[in-house]
Amino acid sequence: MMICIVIPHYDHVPQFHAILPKLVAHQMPLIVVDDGSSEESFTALRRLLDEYANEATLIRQELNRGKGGAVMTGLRAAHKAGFTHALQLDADGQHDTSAIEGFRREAEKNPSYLICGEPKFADDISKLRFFARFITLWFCWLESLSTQIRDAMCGLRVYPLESVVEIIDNNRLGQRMAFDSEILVRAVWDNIPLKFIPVNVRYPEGGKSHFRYLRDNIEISWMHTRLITGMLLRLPALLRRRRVANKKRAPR
Ligand SMILES: Nc1nc2c(ncn2[C@@H]2O[C@H](COP(=O)(O)OP(=O)(O)OP(=O)(O)O)[C@@H](O)[C@H]2O)c(=O)[nH]1
Ligand SMILES: [Mg+2]
Repeated sequence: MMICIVIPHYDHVPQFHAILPKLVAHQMPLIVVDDGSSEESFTALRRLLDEYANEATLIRQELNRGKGGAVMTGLRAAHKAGFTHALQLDADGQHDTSAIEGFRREAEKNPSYLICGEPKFADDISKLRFFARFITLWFCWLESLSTQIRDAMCGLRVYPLESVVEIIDNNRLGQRMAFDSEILVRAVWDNIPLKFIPVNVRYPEGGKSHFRYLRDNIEISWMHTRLITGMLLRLPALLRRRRVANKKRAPR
């Protein structure tokens, strides 16, 4: 297994600063994709990498495309560089980086799996966010016709690159916040096995989210419309697969 870390970054320098030394300690090659941050923020990001991780690869997208666009750029770059797996982590410092070692071990044991964080939230998450996440999860169950997906939005995952880059190259996936959910539903459709690992996620006071309620929710709604259509087109195959899985589970 050849694994690297991929970080999508958009104006999150102070938050990224707080986790970068901990990431570097894992001694995995680092690919950071800056998604059209301001010049000031990009310069600060470059300085930060020079200070803590001068072997990191920094890719700059001049125009902001969204988290999904940045992650896809990072995954393609990692694949092209010969990595077999990419651990994707958000730059906003919300995820407990001590979970990373467990993700790497799990990927080593199960190289074909897409390994996802299953967030354990503290009291600092807003009720609205919590509820919105559940609605998205429910749609993913419907679209994948299974309950394999236990969280659809966590920003800590390990992607097996061969199979995942094939999905992103052959489909037009959501470029913004839709990506995190869409890639999981498509992974289930393509029979890529999923595994979920609990990870502590915080919403610290003064933390910075770029989630834009109107724009991102419109994108997410459009994604669900496309995925429900996709599910209906695959309905016979998905139902057949469910029947086989249920038979395997049924007691003799
Ligand atoms: N929101 C947003 N994030 C981006 C974009 N491009 C890259 N990112 C990165 O994607 C990651 C997730 O961004 P957040 O704004 O925290 O979004 P989120 O974690 O889904 O939403 P919250 O639950 O509010 O934190 C961070 O590492 C961002 O720096 C973008 O255009 N918009
Ligand atoms: Mg976040």
